[in-house]
Amino acid sequence: MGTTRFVYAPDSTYAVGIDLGGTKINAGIVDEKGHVLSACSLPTLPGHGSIPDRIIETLQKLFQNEDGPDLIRIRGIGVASAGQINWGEGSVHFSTDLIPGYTGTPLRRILEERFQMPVFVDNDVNVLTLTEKRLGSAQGLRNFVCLALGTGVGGGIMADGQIVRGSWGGAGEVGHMSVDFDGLPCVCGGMGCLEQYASGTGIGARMRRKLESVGRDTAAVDAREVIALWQAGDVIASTIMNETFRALGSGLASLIHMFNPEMIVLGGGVAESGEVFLERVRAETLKRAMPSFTENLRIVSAYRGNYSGMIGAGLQLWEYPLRT
Ligand code: BMX
Ligand code: ZN
Repeated sequence: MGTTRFVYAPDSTYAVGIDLGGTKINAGIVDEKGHVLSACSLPTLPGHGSIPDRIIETLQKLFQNEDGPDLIRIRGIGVASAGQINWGEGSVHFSTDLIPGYTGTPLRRILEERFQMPVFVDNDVNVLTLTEKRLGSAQGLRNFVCLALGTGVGGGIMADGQIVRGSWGGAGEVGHMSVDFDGLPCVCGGMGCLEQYASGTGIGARMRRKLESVGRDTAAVDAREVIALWQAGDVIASTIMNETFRALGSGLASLIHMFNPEMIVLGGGVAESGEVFLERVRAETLKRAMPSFTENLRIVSAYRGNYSGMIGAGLQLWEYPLRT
């Protein structure tokens, strides 16, 4: 099997985008319009070895090919990573135990040294926010909030046309906004975090606990199954999902009051469960937000499920000035 060499060319129309989540790493060659030239995926295997090594392995797989070109020019590498990213340094300021041992990783330095080209690193959902701004339903909007309901719940806030970063880059962790001050303990150390109610992990865990409490078998029950059962009218799954919708309504109402957005974009596997899901989220949000804030508010689903993070990761190479 052959290997394509990739070389740094700041004027290239291609960039490498890498999306690193708690479950899998997607890597691809993308352009400014969101076209994906090629892509591949490896499981993240959190807790098993170093994440930078795993990223490098994913890139090696991306550039292995049967009959692709010998050489490809790219303007740099963009990484979208779960965890709180120090935006200035491109390092992992803090990661919850969704990715054990990841805190402190100087991701940009490692990848720049290895590949000798510009590398940008941002939080996975900040990058999704960029995809929405440049290619998705939020094009032209200056105030919107993006949430990804995946392994965890992540967020990105666009306020006055800029991603809100806070003092070192950690702003927008909306998954760790408490929607119940006495609620479920969270991996971050908090209580009642939205993530416990609206992430795939949280939905699966609550369903398993509920089934256990009534003496039912819980083996391999995950969020996908809970959502399928809810759609089929199962009573227990509906109880779990009703709680998810109330938690989302409560969290979104707070975000709406805080940031007065024009749009809320919902992405991630959980939000891809169709229009009925969105309708329920809208209804629970409208119940809890002041009407003056929701008159013109749209709650929509994200741009393109699978690859939106990877594309947004690459878009950083056009969004921000290139360091040389
Ligand atoms: C967690 C947190 C966020 C991340 C979100 C979505 C970590 C490792 N992750 O709340 O930074 O944006 O999950 O992540 O601290 P995903 O894995 O579901 O894409
Ligand atoms: Zn939390």
